[in-house]
Amino acid sequence: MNFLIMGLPKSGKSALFNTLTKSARQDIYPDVRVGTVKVPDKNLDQVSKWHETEKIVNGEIDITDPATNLNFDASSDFIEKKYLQEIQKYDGVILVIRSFKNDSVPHPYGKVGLENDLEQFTIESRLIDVQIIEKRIENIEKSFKSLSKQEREVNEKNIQTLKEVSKLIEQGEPYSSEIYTQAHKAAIGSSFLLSKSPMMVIINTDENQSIPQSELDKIKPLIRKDSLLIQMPLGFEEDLITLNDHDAEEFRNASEIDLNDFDSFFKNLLKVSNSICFLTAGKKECRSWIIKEGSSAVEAAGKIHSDIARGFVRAEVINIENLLKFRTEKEAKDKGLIKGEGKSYIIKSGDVVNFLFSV
Ligand SMILES: Nc1nc2c(ncn2[C@@H]2O[C@H](COP(=O)(O)OP(=O)(O)OP(=O)(O)O)[C@@H](O)[C@H]2O)c(=O)[nH]1
Ligand SMILES: [Mg+2]
Repeated sequence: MNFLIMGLPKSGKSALFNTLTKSARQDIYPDVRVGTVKVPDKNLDQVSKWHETEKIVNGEIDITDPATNLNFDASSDFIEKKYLQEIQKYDGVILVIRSFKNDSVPHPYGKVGLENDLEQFTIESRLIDVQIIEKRIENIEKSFKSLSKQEREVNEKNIQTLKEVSKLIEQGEPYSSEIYTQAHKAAIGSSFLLSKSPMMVIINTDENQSIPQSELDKIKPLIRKDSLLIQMPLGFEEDLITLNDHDAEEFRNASEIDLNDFDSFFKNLLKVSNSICFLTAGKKECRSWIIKEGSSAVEAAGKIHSDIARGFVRAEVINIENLLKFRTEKEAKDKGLIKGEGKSYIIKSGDVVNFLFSV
């Protein structure tokens, strides 16, 4: 999975990237940075202890930090125009909104304001979607010449539907609303729209001042219903990256505010993108895999290797909750708790799976 960090200039996007990838701070990043981050999985820690495994491999996600916007002013965007086409390749967005106060760090609108920033984001994200749809319409029109009359008619209808979607977005209808018909949804299909892309919002707070729940409740209506919001002091977290885990935790504990830990960050990220982790486990290697919720056993097998999907015979499955009640895998098997499942079995979060296959 591939997430793009979005946010106004100086909101803390690079602070988040550096924190997650343990990268050194620079004043300016002239280029886009892409980093790979291990997703923590408590189940993996448990099962690898159980197996006394030689190698532990976490699931990974990629995150992208846009290059520093050097000429920012009050007209600054959450994402520079040059990324408009590129943005569509991402599986989700992490939106950083500044709440920390620091007079030496300018805010493009002149003052820190959560509500204002979130409202501006909504306006900008509608504009982006309208532009994405316009571009699609243009592309369809370009292909007209080479089409038969019948195909042209289909495409004309498609364009009409896309224009309707664009109009609704402009009017501020959230993409999740029932006003969008089956035809609208079909015309958009799996194409990227910012208003339907998985989204997590991080409020970047000061380390000594979290935002009270009442305040958060007030801003919740300003974010999409299907997104999740957490607060994190990113500047503070960035300062901790050079410390070992134990020392960093001591600093966090010494802080007066209740800090959102990284486990909930990743849990939320998986949740907004409808993803879960399943495990493969053995003495040689224990590994956590990220898949879409609702994936079948054969799809999960394909994630590991196409040969395993192709030659799929059976998946032996036990959920971690059950597995850890036993001393050995054989014990669980003897009790009949490791079940043989077919291709269409739907993988659950925390399933420990052994794929049997023959090619
Ligand atoms: N006090 C304080 N400063 C922060 C915090 N987060 C970021 N900063 C500072 O704010 C400045 C901007 O942070 P960045 O992470 O570079 O922001 P950005 O969104 O990447 O900005 P651009 O790449 O320029 O668009 C840096 O000097 C950070 O040290 C925070 O939580 N508290
Ligand atoms: Mg930056």
